[in-house]
Amino acid sequence: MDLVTDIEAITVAHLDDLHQGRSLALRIKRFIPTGTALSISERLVRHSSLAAYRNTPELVRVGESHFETHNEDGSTDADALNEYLSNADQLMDEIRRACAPRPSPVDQLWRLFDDVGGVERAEVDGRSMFAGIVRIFPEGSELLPHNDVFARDAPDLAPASEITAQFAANIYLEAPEDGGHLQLWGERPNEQRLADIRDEGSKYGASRSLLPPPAVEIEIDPGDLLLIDATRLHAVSAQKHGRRVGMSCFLGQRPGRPFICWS
Ligand SMILES: O=C(O)CCC(=O)C(=O)O
Ligand SMILES: [Fe+2]
Repeated sequence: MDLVTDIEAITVAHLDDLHQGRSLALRIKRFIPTGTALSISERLVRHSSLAAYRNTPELVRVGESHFETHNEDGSTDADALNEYLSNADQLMDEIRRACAPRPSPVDQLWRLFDDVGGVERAEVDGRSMFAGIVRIFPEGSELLPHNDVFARDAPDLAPASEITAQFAANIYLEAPEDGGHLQLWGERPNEQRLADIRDEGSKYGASRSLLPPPAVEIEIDPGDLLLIDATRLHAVSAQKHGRRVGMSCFLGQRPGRPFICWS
């Protein structure tokens, strides 16, 4: 198995390798030139809306994630979903403006997908979802092992039932000096397995002590693009020095139709 496949363009065969587990990550090294990534990062981190949106103690974000619009029991919080959808276009414009005159890295990512049928924003009742969240991992933070499954997190949303594969794309803009590696496991856990490995102190993650070591641990550099199968276990190792900034979205595959994206 090719743990990390370095590519220059995205093909249907590459994405199928990820989905089938023949490769755990597709990588375009320096998808964005280092200097550009760092300067976009500076501007996004200072972005005025940063503090205005739902922050979590372990992660600061520009933009919103759909994940935050449901209750702990999995049911949708109608007000939070409505607010998320109402803010989506404006947030995407603000992020684009913070990147200007350069194109936003997620817009560049979507151009790559023109080769494999194109991308459109996922829609809920005719309203487009937000895509391209900017996440700032402060010094000392980590993400526990977890997987992302749209139909599990949004059982009542139409686009979630249309997709046959879910990929996560991360474009890194700033990398910590030490740690902050992307850790990947080949395992695609079912709900029972997730319950068995759950970390008792966490709302979303699994306990590392109940899992084998990751199959691969990927050191990131500013400007790198990594694509993974979001439904397999993945984590971010603790970062000891420096900040980690990335732009991220999910890409859902629909047979014979353009991909959908959302955050
Ligand atoms: O920041 C990363 O490297 C991965 C974050 C993650 O969990 C995801 O994109 O689904
Ligand atoms: Fe994830």
